[in-house]
Amino acid sequence: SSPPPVPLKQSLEKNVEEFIPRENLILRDVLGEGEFGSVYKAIYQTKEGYEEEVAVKTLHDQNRTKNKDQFLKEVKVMVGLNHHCIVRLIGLSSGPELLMVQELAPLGSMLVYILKHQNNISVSDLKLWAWQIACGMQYLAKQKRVHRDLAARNILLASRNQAKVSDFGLSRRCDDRDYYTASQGGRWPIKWYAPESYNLARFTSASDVWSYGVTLWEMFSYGQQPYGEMRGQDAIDLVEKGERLERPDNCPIEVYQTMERCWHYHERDRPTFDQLVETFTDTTYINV
Ligand code: ACK
Repeated sequence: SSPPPVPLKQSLEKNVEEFIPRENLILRDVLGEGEFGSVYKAIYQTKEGYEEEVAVKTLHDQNRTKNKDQFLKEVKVMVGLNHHCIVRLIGLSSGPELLMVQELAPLGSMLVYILKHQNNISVSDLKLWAWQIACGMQYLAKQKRVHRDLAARNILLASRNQAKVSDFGLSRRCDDRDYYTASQGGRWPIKWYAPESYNLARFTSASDVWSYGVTLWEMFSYGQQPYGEMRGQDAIDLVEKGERLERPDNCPIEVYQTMERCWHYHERDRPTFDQLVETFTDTTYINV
């Protein structure tokens, strides 16, 4: 098996197991297909000798440098993050495939869960998850990191009462001015993007707030596709004209008003994640 990349090893912090020997991982069922390979449920035998269920992301095409770079970028962004509303990175293994070991979120993607269990999910479940996502994002913003791909498909459910932000494949550490300017190319989730992101490739916590608003819309519409079948460019035109996604049926007014605040054209007019956490903590809001 190939040796682990040195710079990454150096950047790993205390709360992450460094390299997990391949023989300490037993891969079980496939949970789904990720961007670069399958995601497995696995048993991890820890150094202390106990067994833990984990999720293992694989990288199939090891020879594609671009994929490998992006895979390792995700690892780097996750290193050192420690919050109950963010999926925890446990470590990295190679043997010979590169494997990323993460905390298992047994209920899988929130989007799939919502679509499957529509009739059993109440507005208060959705509000709880919305609050937890805001908490995870508040922590991320404090760590000066932007997610860039916040969407319902990238939220995992550890249990019915615990949503976690995941899929840091597109995220970056912010530079000093707190934003990331993307270079050319790449596949972008345009319908989740703030105007300054699709116009100027500018990504900040404020553009994450816009995406958070779209994520709320997906949740309260019970898994509908934002802007339906519309092409990305047409969705942009609509936003530029000042139009926004409509209030989903049965979405409480105050939740829709929160979405609308997230979709203010100018970054400075949007709430911060601190304010969003507060909004969802407000008891009157929770009980409406
Ligand atoms: O809906 P799912 O089962 O949840 O299908 C997708 C698939 O892998 C591709 O992303 C699942 N997945 C990804 N990371 C995890 C994790 N940490 N715990 C559980 N499932 C995961 C995701």
